Amino acid sequence: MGDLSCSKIRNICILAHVDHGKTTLADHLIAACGGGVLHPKLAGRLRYMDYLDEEQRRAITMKSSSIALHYKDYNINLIDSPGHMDFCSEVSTAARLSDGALVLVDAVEGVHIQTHAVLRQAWVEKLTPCLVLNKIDRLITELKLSPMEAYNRLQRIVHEVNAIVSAYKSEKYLSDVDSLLAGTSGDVDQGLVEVEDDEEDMFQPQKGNVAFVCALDGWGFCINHFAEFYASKLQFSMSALIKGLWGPWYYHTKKMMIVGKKGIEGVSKDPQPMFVKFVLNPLWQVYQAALEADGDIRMLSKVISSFNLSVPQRELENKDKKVVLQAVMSRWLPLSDTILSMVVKCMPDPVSAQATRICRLLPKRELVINNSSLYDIFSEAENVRKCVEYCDSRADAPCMAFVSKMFALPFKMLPTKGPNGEFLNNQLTGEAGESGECFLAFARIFSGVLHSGQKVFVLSSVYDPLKGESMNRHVQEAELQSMYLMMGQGLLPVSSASAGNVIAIQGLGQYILKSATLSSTRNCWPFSSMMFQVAPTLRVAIEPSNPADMGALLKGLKLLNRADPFVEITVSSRGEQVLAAAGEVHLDRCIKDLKERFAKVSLEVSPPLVSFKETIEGEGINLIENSKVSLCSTEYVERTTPNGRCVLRVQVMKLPKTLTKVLEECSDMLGDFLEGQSRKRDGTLGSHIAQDDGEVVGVVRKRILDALESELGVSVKNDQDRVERYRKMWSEYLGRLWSLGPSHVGPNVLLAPDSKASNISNVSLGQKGILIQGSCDVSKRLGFFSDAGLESGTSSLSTEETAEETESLYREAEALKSSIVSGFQLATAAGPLCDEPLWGLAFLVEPYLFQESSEASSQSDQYGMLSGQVMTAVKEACRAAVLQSKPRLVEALYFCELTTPTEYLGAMYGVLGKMRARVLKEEMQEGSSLFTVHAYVPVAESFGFADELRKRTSGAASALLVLSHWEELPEDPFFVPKTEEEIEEFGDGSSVLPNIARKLMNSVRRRKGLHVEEKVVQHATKQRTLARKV
Ligand SMILES: Nc1nc2c(ncn2[C@@H]2O[C@H](COP(=O)(O)OP(=O)(O)OP(=O)(O)O)[C@@H](O)[C@H]2O)c(=O)[nH]1
Ligand SMILES: [Mg+2]
Repeated sequence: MGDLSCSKIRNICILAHVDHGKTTLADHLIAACGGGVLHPKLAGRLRYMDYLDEEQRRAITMKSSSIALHYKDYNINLIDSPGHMDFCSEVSTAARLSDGALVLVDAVEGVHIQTHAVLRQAWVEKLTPCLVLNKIDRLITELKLSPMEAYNRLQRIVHEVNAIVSAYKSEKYLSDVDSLLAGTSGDVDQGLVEVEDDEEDMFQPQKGNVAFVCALDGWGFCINHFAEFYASKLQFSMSALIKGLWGPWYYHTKKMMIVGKKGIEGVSKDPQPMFVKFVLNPLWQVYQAALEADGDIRMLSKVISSFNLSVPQRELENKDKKVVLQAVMSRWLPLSDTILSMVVKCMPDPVSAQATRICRLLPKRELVINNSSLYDIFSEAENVRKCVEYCDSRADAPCMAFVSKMFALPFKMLPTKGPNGEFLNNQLTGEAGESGECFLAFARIFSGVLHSGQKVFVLSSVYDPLKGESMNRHVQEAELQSMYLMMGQGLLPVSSASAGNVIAIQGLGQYILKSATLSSTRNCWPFSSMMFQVAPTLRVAIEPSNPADMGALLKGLKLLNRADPFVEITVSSRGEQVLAAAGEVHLDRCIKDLKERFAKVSLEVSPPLVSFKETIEGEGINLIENSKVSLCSTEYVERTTPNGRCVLRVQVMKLPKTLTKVLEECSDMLGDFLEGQSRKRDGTLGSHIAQDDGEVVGVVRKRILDALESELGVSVKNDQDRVERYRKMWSEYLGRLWSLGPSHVGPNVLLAPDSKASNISNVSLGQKGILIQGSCDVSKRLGFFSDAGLESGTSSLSTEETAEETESLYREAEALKSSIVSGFQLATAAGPLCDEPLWGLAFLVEPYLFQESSEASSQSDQYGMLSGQVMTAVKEACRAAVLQSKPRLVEALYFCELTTPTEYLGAMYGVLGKMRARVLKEEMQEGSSLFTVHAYVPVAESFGFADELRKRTSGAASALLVLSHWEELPEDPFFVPKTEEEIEEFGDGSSVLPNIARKLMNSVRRRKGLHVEEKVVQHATKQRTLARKV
């Protein structure tokens, strides 16, 4: 394998929405070029790549897997990926290892949500995509479209897919402009705009990167097939025909010319574009001839003779019309040939692919380094990057490989013979051995040559070669055992593999959890992390049915965590084992795997643990106007530490929605540079200032300002005075951002007190106190400045104390700052309703510190450290402030796309109604009897949704859910009807509670073992009658 020329390699993946035909297409490619592992007769039916039992049972793909194909003298590594939303992480792993992507779209169903997602994935990973319009047969046999209608439909799909890609391009363009604007105040380069505008469509049949296929019947074509055929017949050049066979071009029969729309006017009443006349018409005729009862069978013979096909008589005489059709079509327009020649022609080999993908794989680092030993490391890392860029496959080049996932295989499935026929000793070692499972790494080599027995470094994604010793826990040394070429489930042992290849590696099980970089040197950066479309959101607690099996369960969870790239295993604060999966189907498979493969014990699975957030009522921007900066208003909560030395006043306000959204969306970036800065302050590497940081800060700052401006535009439209006032007020607030929470990056802010706030007297102690100033850390890092609160230290002095005493008080105040931030972090991590994180709130905290009085000092010890007291008091005060300001529960919503035949529309709405769903859009799919409905469904209600839908509609309707956004429940969870009218409307509480917010809050409280205020039996008699009814 090592001596294969890179130019003859293609690494590709098949991506699409669920059920659009990826695995069926893969079958045909395998039957033709897989070295005989799949008989052509079974192609399209076996679904060779779906080798897991669960995949065959459910008829969907659940993991990505690879197969090596030989086409002409090319080696093609094909990765089939799942289309179901629950397994979208597998799409990320497939895309990372590939250079090209076949994007499939079902010609009947058209573009769906996952089509968007996979196009984005391909775009992000810088893959070269080709479009495959599948299931063309359904246009003929199911929808019974005319060739002209079919052409319009195909054209629309191509158009739509192009629009999606161009949106990604302009998104990138916009973010480029954003950072440009943020970096310099100068004008945007006009040239940039034009270049992007001029960019032509990504997918064009004329370019040869669009194929029209029917994977089920095994045929497909690109325009050039027909161009070749007609070129000699009509006496045109290939290039003219290729151009004419797509778009509004017509054939002028008399003049024997290709003309535009104008040229054909008056000549023919109902002109057909050349694509319809020369391509679709013959196809339609063949289908009709073969399948319809009154079909003219001579049409088939005509095709056979004009295309010089050799179809065995035996097949032509078959009684099953479908077999006859497939026999002719698959010989006339062989699918594998069409697809693979397109792959070879349009998709790059690893060398040219890596040259363009390098900026995504290993972003360039602009560092200024003074230290000479660090400089040596840096230049070696640069050299490694060059080798990846050029896909250096020489034996002495540094090795770089990326493991995108680990997968488990039973030991007995491993080959027993090595590459040279020698017997392999697959000993079972360690914990994997006990379970009979072996872990293999799914990897792509980007530079150098790997061979079995080689020692490599395993780098985690946060490894930084310039950080020396401190990085030791992010790098390990491992020895590669066997290496295999993957043939779906089968493995072909190889002794070595060079850059540009995709392989499976044995022996890394204990070093890699999910993904990692393998390298022959420590002096390089790891590959950048993969992008995942969603995070695992469906969480359940798991325990063994028999408590004695706890050990087995823990081991099993550990193995599952390794074997599945997407599950997350955590331990809850109550000590439960919590498993997070992407959705119900994924969860089902995980539980099944746990029970049958990894833990092998019987398990109890809790109902899903749904996450909520907590906030307060109100709309952001207006509320803030009323709150006085210096807390003169009475709407604050005051708390004093037990020893009486610190008094805290806290006021809570709601942030504008747009700002909350930005803070949430930017949390990664914020986390990076807020942390990055503190790292720098630690002094580990003074000169190490990544240029990126500056840009990132600019982007975040701009997004925050834009968010506020857009909110101003919405809430106060035409009142210029108010706009100005708000703007001023906000610029002051932005200058006082002290911390974000929870975890220092969340969507809540801690505002530093106004330095102009006056000192207060503590009456009980008869002393003056000083205001502890905040440090506006976040404002400084984001580059927001204001006069207020920026000067560090504390405000004006108390008059009577001696200078010495005052100074010590100030020192103490300085030290207490971090306790205040910690208290805020704790409060925002667990709100007062049901200990869920807070969302979109600003806390203004004014802490006052008092001199220790002599009597107090004697007893102060009994309360412990002051810092601890302050932290608790801040937390309590924040929680109390939220409770006082009309707290509200916030829930997560799914965006849901449902497809259903008309007759089940009613049943589907029935299911949606029960789920508190909000329907956004209902649309009939053109030319079919299918309805597409878009709706928001609360996550809390969504469990069992898919099952319920399947049952009520006999499996005809399908739904896909994507996590969309968070939304506040308008109800007050503490609402109790008091006035007569309210009692009339809502009842007196004795009947079923209509209050959904309370119901949800209580269910979380119950789960967490918090106090639940509920009257268990209120009207015993009524309950009895109720019970009898049931
Ligand atoms: N009529 C028709 N049906 C097709 C065609 N290609 C695939 N199918 C059918 O579509 C269904 C789904 O095919 P798969 O190949 O499993 O789809 P997939 O994209 O791999 O699905 P996932 O991996 O679950 O996302 C199967 O029932 C196929 O028989 C086609 O060209 N025409
Ligand atoms: Mg599949």
